[in-house]
Amino acid sequence: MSSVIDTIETLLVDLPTIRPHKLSMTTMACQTMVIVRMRHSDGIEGLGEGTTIGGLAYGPESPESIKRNIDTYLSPLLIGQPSSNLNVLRARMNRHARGNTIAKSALETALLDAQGKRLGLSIAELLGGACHTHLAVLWTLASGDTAKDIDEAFQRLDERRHCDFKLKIGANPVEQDVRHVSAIKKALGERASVRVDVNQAWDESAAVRGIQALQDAGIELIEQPIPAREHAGLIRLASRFNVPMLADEAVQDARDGLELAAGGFSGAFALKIAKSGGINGVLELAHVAQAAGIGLYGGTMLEGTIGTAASLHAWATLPEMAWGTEMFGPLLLKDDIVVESLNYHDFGVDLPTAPGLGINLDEAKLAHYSRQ
Ligand code: MUC
Ligand code: MG
Repeated sequence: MSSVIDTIETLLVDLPTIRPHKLSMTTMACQTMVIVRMRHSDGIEGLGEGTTIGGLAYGPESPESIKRNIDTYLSPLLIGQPSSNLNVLRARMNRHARGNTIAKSALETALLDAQGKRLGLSIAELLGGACHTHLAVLWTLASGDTAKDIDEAFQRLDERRHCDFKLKIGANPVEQDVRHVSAIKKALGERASVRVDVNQAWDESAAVRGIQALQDAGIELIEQPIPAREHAGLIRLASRFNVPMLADEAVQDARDGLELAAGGFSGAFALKIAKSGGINGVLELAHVAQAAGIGLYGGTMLEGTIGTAASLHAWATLPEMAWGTEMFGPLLLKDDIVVESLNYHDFGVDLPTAPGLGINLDEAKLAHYSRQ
């Protein structure tokens, strides 16, 4: 008989960060991941991860709501169902539960991990095959201190770990942020590309002032300067400036992508499995972008190794990611809950090749960091 889904366990795992990570809406000292362990009747276990930033500071799902909504609403839709038919299971979750894209993403990852292990294929192979086995990864400078950020950037460059940097701004007045970014760009010169993420903190007139100054300072990309819902404003900013706009919170799924593209948006989309309800949803968005000539960027919710590996399998199947990726989440954490870490080197990371995600849990570490 073919396999069915037997049990789904969810764990809240708290891991400290290597330094405070300061964003416009919160400062993180710890990351909380929801780890999914999905066991199937053929003995296979699939792993998944649902992670967000700063409790409820970033979006409408918190780690606690992800766990609770999986346990109460989503798991009962899956338990007892055939393990292998992801299309049917995705449709079933979407029919019975609205939103909750991070929770759905964690479950879809666990289904794909199990199916890959079952068939002896990596997730990228299940999706048709990897176009890339080493993906570019930038580093986010967000200590909150200009001199510390410059030191950190030089360290990363010297280690050949990262040569592109994203600065998190928006918590301070525009002029102060512009001084901070310009000082870092000046110190790094041509050795590195510098981008900024405003995380929705500006209104459109502040954005016009800020972006003009950042463009003059040689910044390469401006991420989500204004609130997510202001699609028309983002389109106006994209056509006003030469420096490209990166839509992040504004573009959750293929529908948002279509609306922005149809409205004349040019620039790039940040893809995140968490925003789009999983790997299949995020690839749908990528295909809309490709059809519209919009560049791609592999985004993170600062996931740990499981969520990061899931994203890497998705990005690897795309022939081109014009802006690379920011899949550095595990490097921001002091410790890990997996046996073998991802291999970061030469300004990027290797795609895991073993079946499924290619990741194994370290049971002792998992028990140590799991919330009681
Ligand atoms: C975001 O909005 O892009 C990605 C990197 C980082 O430091 O924060 C995230 C979220
Ligand atoms: Mg962003």
